[in-house]
Amino acid sequence: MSDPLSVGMLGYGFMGKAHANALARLPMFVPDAPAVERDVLVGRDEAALAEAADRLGFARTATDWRDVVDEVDVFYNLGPNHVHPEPTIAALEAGTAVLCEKPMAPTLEDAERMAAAASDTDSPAAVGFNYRYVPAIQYAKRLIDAGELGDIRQFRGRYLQDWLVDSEAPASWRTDAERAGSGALGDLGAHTVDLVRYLVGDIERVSGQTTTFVDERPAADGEGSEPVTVDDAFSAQVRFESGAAGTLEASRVAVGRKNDHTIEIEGTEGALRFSLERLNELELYRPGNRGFETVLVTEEDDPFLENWWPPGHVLGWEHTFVHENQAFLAAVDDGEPYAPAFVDGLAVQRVLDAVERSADAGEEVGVR
Ligand code: SOE
Repeated sequence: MSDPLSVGMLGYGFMGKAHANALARLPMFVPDAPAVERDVLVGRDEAALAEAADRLGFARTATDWRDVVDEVDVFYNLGPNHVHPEPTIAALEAGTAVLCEKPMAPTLEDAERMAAAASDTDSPAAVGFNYRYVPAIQYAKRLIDAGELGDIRQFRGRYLQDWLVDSEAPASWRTDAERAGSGALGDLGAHTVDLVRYLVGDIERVSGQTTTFVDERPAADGEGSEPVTVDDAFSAQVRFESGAAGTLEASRVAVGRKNDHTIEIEGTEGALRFSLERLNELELYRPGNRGFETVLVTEEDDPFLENWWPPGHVLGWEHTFVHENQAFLAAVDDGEPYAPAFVDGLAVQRVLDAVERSADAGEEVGVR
């Protein structure tokens, strides 16, 4: 039995909870999961950090990532986008494996620096595109790779939320271009771009549009207001290297939409549709059928389901993090490659960059 993998985690908000929960559940549900020790939680506010470390099950805390990245086996960078580059590069240079939340960085240049650091080490460098780890998405991948949909011709992807629809919703790092890079485009669109790369292939050209509906918001501390310097919504028409065509959109002001990440794929032999708000289901169309059938992807031989419950006992959003962490930590433990890695994160960042260049120029551009 090898020593447990020691984990250092920067950030203890929404993603900190999702990943800590996954680490806590691994040993119960995945018998051969690598042993993991939640060693050190990193943050700036010592009081909040101490409470979070206790709640998330970490042995100790640190207020400076520089004291951590070369001490642990695995470093999770779950901080705001502008905090991704430096700690991640330092961890990789120390030979530490990294999982960095998406999008990789605020800018393409930062993502290129991070990917270069990853290419200089054998340590796995993962990006937190957890939606690849939805059983229905893996099932869709199996169908596409088996040729069940024929040649893929069209893709439609959207990621819609409404938590910023109220103009009085406060500003945060997510509404500031200096810290986030972009708004709905990087926060939500990054997930859809990764999924489409995973299921269909690379995007070659985009014609994009970004929109900011609310250009000033109350400051989070209640003192005054801050400018919004990122998009509330984006849309893009895309051409794939394969010749397929598609559309992408994301919005954080799509009133009534809570977490509507929906993809539709049409091929020459069939079609599918997946929506995160019904994540156990995949809608399939095959020629000869009167219409789409809804498949419940919860059979014991469906992807990941052997770890959980009998058929029909549906899974939730948090299970995707358990699957993601199991795959990542097994790759770290076995010294095996992992995907989605920094090369995938960089490829996504190139598409985000192209959408912004196209929107600025008002014309179609190539992904560079
Ligand atoms: C945005 O609200 C957000 O939290 C994203 O940042 C996550 O990546 C997504 O999974 C859920 O929505």
